[in-house]
Amino acid sequence: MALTRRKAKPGDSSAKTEDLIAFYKDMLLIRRFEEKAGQLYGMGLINGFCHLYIGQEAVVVGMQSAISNLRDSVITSYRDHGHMLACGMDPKGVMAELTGRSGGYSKGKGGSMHMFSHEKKFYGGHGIVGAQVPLGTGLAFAHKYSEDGGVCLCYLGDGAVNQGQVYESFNMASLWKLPVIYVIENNKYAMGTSTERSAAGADLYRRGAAYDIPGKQIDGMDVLAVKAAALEAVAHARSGDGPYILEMKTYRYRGHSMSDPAKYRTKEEVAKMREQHDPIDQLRKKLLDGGAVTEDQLKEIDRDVKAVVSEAAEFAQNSPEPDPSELYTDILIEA
Ligand SMILES: Cc1ncc(C[n+]2csc(CCOP(=O)(O)OP(=O)(O)O)c2C)c(N)n1
Ligand SMILES: [Mg+2]
Repeated sequence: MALTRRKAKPGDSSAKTEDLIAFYKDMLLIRRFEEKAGQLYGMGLINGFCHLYIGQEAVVVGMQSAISNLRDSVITSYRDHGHMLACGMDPKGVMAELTGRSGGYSKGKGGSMHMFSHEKKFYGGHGIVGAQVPLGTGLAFAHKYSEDGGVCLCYLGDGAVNQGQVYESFNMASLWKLPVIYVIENNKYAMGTSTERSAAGADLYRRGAAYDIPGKQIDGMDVLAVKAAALEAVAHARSGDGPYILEMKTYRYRGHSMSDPAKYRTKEEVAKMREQHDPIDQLRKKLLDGGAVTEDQLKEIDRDVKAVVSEAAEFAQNSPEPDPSELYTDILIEA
């Protein structure tokens, strides 16, 4: 099951039941995929760094619902598995890349932080904090230069937003009115450093003010709020009005990466977010309370999602390791 993109019109923040169900499925797929990745990591089947997106699912699912995967581009950091699934990339190819197998998107040679799909207009997966911001600005430049009508969604973290290259990008994007939406996923921490300790000024959505870039702060745990904001920002960028900043207030439940015991925050803090703000539970309740679906229907969705993830995990374990001759391929390409 690949995630489906729904066509939505600017200004249309209302959600039909079928949209809500699709959001539920899409978020659940990311959640279960990441849980499985965590398990495979624990079993020693995934090596290297592995940054899970659990807790933040509403951000990417709501954002992606406002764009078209035929013409719009997406770029993000190393916390990228959810973004790839939301771009419609194959869960089997993503999981097999995590296990370093030849069936992976980078033939098993890249791993978690190095996957791309030109077909789905997903341009990585970047391990250098903030590196995707000038690159995403360049993608937006390409959209404008080639007049293809596309916009770029450029995701970055609360830690990345303190980097100099971000502001050089903001300047150029505003000056040239580039069609880019900078989505700041403020999950409160950059590794073990909280935003309180690292960011001057709590409101990251205002960081573009000096460059005349409008910004908004959104509850990133509410997929419908994300979608509504995304539609507005995309309409702004697509109409030629230039860049837009969306600060998504969100939270990651797991440590920074699989090797982080997360001692810089309390268990109670995490539990409170899970119990009171979980994006999937909130939508589940909305669906059930509104009588849109029954418990049985949701169970069926859960079963379908689990089956997709199990199939991906099986594929990722059975796919062969890359042939040693692959050491010498994909290093340089002809211009
Ligand atoms: C240029 C650079 N500096 C430092 C690091 C080490 N590092 C990796 S992730 C990270 C924290 C980034 O946090 P944030 O931007 O909030 O993203 P999140 O991990 O929360 O998604 C740091 C400092 C790096 N990869 N690149
Ligand atoms: Mg962060």
